[in-house]
Amino acid sequence: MIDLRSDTVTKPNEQMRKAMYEAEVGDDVYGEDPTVNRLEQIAAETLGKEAALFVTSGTQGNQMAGLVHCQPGQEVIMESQAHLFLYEAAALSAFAGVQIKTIDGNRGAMNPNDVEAAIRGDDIHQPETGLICIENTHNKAGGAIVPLENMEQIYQLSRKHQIPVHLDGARLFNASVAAQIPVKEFAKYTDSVQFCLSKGLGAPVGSMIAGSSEFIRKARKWRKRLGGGLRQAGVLAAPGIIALEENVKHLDEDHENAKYLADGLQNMDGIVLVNQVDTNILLIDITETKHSNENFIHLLKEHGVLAGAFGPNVIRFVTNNGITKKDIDVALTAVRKVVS
Ligand code: TLP
Repeated sequence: MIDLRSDTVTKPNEQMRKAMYEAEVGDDVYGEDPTVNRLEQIAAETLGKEAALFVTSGTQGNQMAGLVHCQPGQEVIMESQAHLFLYEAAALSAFAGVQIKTIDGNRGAMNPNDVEAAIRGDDIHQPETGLICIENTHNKAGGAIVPLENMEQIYQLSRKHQIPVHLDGARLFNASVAAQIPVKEFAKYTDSVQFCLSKGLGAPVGSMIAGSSEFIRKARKWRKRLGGGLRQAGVLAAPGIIALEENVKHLDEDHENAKYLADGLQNMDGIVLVNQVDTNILLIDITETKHSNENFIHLLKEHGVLAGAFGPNVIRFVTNNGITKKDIDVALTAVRKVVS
């Protein structure tokens, strides 16, 4: 099966499995796991932040931001198609007790004027704005890169209003590699960052959050409170180190494959490309094929290709390190058969 449902499906390679086997471990709740400590140090340095913390998932990392930065009863501003809003089971509301204020963006980027206009607080009837969240790359916008200048503008206005900024950078390294801008530059315009090791970077488990030492100190407590304090977690952190030191170098292959897929689908009957491919995600609209999402996905699967539904009549393909250019050729043939 050629699995293009997500980059979460990547499996740890041999180098990672070996590193897991050989990992030096200790009790991480005591801060004594040398491999976790090393991963956290590498992540903090790479992002240019004071400290970092290994967390179980992207969803958990994003929750840390809400829990540390916000008070119950506050409001969090984010783009209307943000993963935090659509796909995290309302965790921010459930755990941090905040409500979400969404703003429609352009390819995932919020207009800074709209963000500023959405900030609330003085009126006794209104919640205070406790946090602004940005997602880069933006998943629902098809892996779109939110421009650095846009992040800078939002950060500047956030300083004026003294509101922290959190970056859901689940795929920040994809943005960095495609835009040829170090992750540090993106992270500069944030108070906290979450990025995933277990997506395009190919580690089996985990995300990192980074920020000031004070932010991480509080996040560590929240992680424990939520039952995310792991013990000999070095076996999970070891592939994370390889993800950062080795696998980042290969993300551009995923981007090339996504563009190759887009080129192949461009002129196919009934297929409309939804997004400009910046990174590793391609969305297609299949309305004209007259297939339902379910049916389209089912037929693709019969031809050996897995894809996911991503909105009404929209199918998502995500290239990842388990996919070669040859696999893309097979996927193109499969789509051609489904639409013909
Ligand atoms: N995204 C998954 C699904 O949940 C949709 C995927 O297949 O793309 N932020 C962003 C931008 C994400 O895309 C995801 C996962 C997360 C956070 C959550 O990460 P995990 O799955 O580790 O909790």
